[in-house]
Amino acid sequence: MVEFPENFVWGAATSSYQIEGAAHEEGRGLSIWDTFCAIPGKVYAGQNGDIAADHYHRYEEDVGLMRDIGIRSYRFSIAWPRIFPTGKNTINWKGVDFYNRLIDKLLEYDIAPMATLYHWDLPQALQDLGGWTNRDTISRFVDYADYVFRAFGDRVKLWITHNEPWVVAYAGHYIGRHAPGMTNLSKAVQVSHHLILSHAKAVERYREIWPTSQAGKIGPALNLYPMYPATESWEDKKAAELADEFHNRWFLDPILAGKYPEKLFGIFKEKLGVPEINDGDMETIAANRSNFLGVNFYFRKVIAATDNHDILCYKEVKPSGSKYTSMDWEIFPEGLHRMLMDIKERYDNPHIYITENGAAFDDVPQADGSIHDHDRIDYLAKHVEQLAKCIQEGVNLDGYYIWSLMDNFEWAFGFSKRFGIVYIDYGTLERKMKSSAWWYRDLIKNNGCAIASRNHP
Ligand code: IFM
Repeated sequence: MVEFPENFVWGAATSSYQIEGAAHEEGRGLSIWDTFCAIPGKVYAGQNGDIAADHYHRYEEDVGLMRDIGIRSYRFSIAWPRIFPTGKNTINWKGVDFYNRLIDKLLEYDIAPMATLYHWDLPQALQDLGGWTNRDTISRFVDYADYVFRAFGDRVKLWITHNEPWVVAYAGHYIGRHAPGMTNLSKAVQVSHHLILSHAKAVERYREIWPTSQAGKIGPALNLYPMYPATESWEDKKAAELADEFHNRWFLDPILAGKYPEKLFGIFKEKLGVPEINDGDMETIAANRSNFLGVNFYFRKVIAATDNHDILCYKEVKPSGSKYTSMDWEIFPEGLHRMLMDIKERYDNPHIYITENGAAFDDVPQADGSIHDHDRIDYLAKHVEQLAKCIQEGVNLDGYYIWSLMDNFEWAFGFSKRFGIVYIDYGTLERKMKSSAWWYRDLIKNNGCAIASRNHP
């Protein structure tokens, strides 16, 4: 029998650009994702988040669904350009009002809000000034954070600074598959430093505004992958260690231990001359340790050495014989256990929330409208099982948020991938619980004990 602590937080997550829609309504400014989606070829079928799941207009219905499922906490993100349409100075009161109404509705149903400050929708006006490559954006971010901490912090007691800063830095500025679509490794490394520093400064500001007695908790949400060498060879093991520094420790080390991982830092400095670090930056990062670490977990990476002369000389290998989701991500729940145990050992057992975990499958509604997503239930159940094991082995695990509450705009994949436990009919915008939503309802009711059952409508 699996046991979770009594106050364990069972949640679900979304983000602003992926669900809100109303992209050109009530004073919202443009974000870099509006711009990116308009570039032909960047997003599947030329889709965009203009309407998405129309959550901006249907939030009451959506919070009602959360209540029906029994979700105890809802992780959403605040769209920076809805609050500050040009990224700074002028406030859009209608945007503020929307989040006030959302938060109040959640609290009415006893659902604890967890708000993310930055889930990738940077105001385009700030991108025009260089975006995250420009050090000034750190100050703009802290000003924005300052405003929302004061506006919503009386009711929001769980805060995420950045969602997946690795993706922001590297998918956005090196690989180019995300907004703003740059392909420059030096700039990406510099962006990563700016993101980490802005995280620390936002933590600092939060604690200045909300004294300890009234304060909630604040931390980052990192996308982490346990790295497995493809073979037992020395070369593959070394390659896996480097991949670990690049994907995981580049963010974990500064945020939880106040320094960059030595080997990769040395490589970046020698070959690219970055990151540029100003006096006091590392002290600020070290002094503002988060209350918790948010972990977004989806799959592991299997790594082999290459003899090309790239700065990061390794490649990812696709293990055969494994099962994959429709994102082509390997299903490997044991990796979650391994990742959390590594974090426990390496960083002095921090408090952890799993801020995202879930899977995309090609859900097909039946003639009667029901959606039997048993692959998703299986995926979720196996990951929850690993969490129970982690708790038994001493990990300070405080909660689990499914990605995602509802189907949504999956970035470059547009609406072609469905992660939700609630189905969205994009023609009518009708919501429909999938079997996984009922499964999650039972799981929550039994505080994690119903995980093996597949008998859901
Ligand atoms: O949809 C994304 C989310 O925005 C960030 N984490 C991963 C999810 C699935 O790709």
